[in-house]
Amino acid sequence: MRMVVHMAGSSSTQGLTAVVAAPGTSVSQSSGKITCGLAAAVPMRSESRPLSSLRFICGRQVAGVSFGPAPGLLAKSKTGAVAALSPFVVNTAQVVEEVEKLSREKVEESHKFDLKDFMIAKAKVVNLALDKAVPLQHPVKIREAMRYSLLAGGKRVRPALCLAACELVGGDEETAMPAACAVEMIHTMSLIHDDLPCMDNDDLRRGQPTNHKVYGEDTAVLAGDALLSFSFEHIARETTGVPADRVLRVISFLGKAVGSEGLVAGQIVDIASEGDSSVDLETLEYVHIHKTAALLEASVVIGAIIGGGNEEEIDRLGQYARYVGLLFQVVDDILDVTKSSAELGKTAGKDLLADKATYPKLLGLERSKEFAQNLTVKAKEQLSIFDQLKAAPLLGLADYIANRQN
Ligand code: GRG
Repeated sequence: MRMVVHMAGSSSTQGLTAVVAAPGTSVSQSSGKITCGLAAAVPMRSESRPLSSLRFICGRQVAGVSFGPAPGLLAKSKTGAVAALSPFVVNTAQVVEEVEKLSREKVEESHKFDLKDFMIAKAKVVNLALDKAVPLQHPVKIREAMRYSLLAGGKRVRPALCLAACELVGGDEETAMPAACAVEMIHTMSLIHDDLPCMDNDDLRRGQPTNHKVYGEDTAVLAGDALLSFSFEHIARETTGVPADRVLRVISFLGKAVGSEGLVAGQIVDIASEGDSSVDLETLEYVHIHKTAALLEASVVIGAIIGGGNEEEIDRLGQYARYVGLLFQVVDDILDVTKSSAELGKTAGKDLLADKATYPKLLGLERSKEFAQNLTVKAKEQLSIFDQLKAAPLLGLADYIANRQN
């Protein structure tokens, strides 16, 4: 569906003319005349809509919106358009309603459409950047093991969050790419270590045999270590065009999110909770906030810092990411009991088998789904301070995480 709205007028609403083209038609303007197919041109009365609210209704989506003062052109356009198109004009309210409806549909459309494109595009550039960041070189065995897990697929949710946050606050993709790669390196190393026999002892990850199954435990431990240390080196060496104090803040935030106040804290409490039937919701939430949400939060926050976000923006984005992080794990728990290993690309039903505390176990499946729904709403609410069209990737990512099937 395509809508073109051309407007001519001064900054006062007096004498403003809106030309609203029906979906699928276009409007062109030359030599002071507006020509269009099936369209309506309406003089907007000042008491019906202030210019600012009309501008809001039209939104940034709509091509060809112009508010420039061009009195000569306006007079001619107004006469020509109204004369030519008056049979289509019903009344101002009806046209405004039509504009609002089409704009709403366009906003909703953009959330869905943009996200799919966004995820594919981001995964593609991130995969290329990761491949380039960790080339195969001496000693080949460790580089092979690092690349095996790093390039084995994965949804690239964390890099996408990092890049989206950077872009939302006005930064660009290239500047945040080293940080986006770093969070994926850390995520991958945490999966390699999590799959080890001394931890979760898993054979399958991202649809492939786990790292230690292919390279042996010794190499898998080292591959994880190498990815972890390289992630910080990569940010420090490759981030360009960002003041050093901001890069330092990024490294410090990420370090805290990964260490004994973040992922490691979540993992150790998770291990300690195994086989303990008294584990309650509070402990479960602690585990997930640290083990899973901390890195998702860091991905978003460091993207926003690199992009030059102000403190309120960084704070709101951090809160968004904490809700999304918890949501991510609630959904993971639900998928573990509702999907097969083939669908997940990792061993399904493990939590149940190990009698682990999970949301479905403590809340039941239905209440877990309701909880996930609540978290999605809360996450999105945090983004209300931003232009909603610009925030579409992060709004969409919350839905994507809530509805993911693997
Ligand atoms: C980070 C120093 C350091 C140690 C690691 C092992 C460990 C400590 C922590 C475990 C962290 C862990 C494995 C959390 C689970 C996170 C999770 C839900 C992973 C699944 O993420 P997806 O679905 O996977 O994004 P893909 O394969 O798509 O990337």
